[in-house]
Amino acid sequence: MPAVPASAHTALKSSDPAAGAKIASPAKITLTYAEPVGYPKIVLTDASGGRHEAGSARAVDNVVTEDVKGPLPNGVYTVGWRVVSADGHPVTGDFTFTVTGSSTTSASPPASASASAAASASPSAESKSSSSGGGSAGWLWVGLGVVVLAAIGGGVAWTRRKRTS
Ligand SMILES: [Cu+2]
Repeated sequence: MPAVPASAHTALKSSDPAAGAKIASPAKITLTYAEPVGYPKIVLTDASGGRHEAGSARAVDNVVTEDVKGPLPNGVYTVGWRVVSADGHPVTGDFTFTVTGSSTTSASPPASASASAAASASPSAESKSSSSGGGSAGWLWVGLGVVVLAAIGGGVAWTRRKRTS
């Protein structure tokens, strides 16, 4: 895409839910742009990649709406959007919001609850493996650095010896 003034593209002005909002499960997502947009596409994904948008997004002038397949269990959700601005260029973006205080009894909450219960059942094993993993990775990098420094030092010494001889 050739360089064009930034003003040529539209931009997301506001959204409902707002970016970073902590809210109850929303019934729909509303995105408001600076200019009229077309060909909207919205995906709503949870932390594990599950999809929660219902049907296709609709654009009316500068407002795009998408229904939510809810109610949503508690968690962080990502709204990914794509529209075509009035100048014909596609514009994309994404933001997250958090659902809290949800009492929904869908399949997800028991699964995540049991997962966290399993994690808390063996906290020592989990933290031990993750910390030792990070530690060994750190030592690996230190080791590589030493090898590189030794190689550079050897190269310099070799070059000096060659010049003096
Ligand atoms: Cu453009």
